[in-house]
Amino acid sequence: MGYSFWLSEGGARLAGIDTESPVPKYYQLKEIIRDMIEKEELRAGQAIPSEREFCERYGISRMTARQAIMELVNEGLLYREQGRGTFVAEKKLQQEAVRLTSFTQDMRDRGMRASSRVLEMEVEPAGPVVARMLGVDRGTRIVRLRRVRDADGEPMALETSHLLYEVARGVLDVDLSERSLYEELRKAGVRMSRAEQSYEAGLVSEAEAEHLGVPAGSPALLIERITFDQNDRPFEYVKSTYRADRYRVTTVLHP
Ligand code: 16G
Repeated sequence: MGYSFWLSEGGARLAGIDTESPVPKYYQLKEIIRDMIEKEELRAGQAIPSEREFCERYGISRMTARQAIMELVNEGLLYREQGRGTFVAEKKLQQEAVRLTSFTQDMRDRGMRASSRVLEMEVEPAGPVVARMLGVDRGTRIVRLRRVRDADGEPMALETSHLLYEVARGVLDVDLSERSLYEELRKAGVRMSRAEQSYEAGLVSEAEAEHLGVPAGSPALLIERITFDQNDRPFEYVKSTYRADRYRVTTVLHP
């Protein structure tokens, strides 16, 4: 590692820190590191050069290098391992929060393979919350489906879907570990017209930790969705816990 990293780049990275610039030096270094990650000169899991190496390469102080690295750690682009160094984190998957897509489709769009571990699939009476969300009477039959959603075999989210039984009963016989719920529902004639979704910050619980492969208390993105059919009737209410280290949502805002 060390200098070989810089040398192997054949000096391409020499364009450095502009000391005349009003932009703070630590910020310039952050942008340089960010750029290296984007161009995949530094890849996920790879150690970044040490603070000392950054100082020598760019003629900056230790404090400046430390601040840049610390901020990138806080932003989740880098992570530290005690006694081993600082590494590039896995890229977060982005979901554009405008299109009504399924998890399977989202992953496919990114060239990844979606799969699921079905933890539960039960027919049961709707409790008060689910009944309210789906606009049905308490006790109406629903299908409750709990799945760990994997992307390329790595856990990304834990989802609990509550579906109207009359709409979803066809999926009870389907092995959903390799199949998309939405594709199965479409085959059964369901047309999805829209969904309402909310996002909340949260923490991975004890019970979820094991399924998601992260320690309890890790940051999570809690998403709730109500999906409507062609008659504008809600047929699905989903609560999901996404790993905040792997997932990020973007939106396009218009004036
Ligand atoms: C997405 C949806 C979820 C839906 C699932 C179907 C969010 C937050 N949730 O994960 O509501 O049930 O897709 O996925 O986007 P599937 O068709 O791949 O089984």
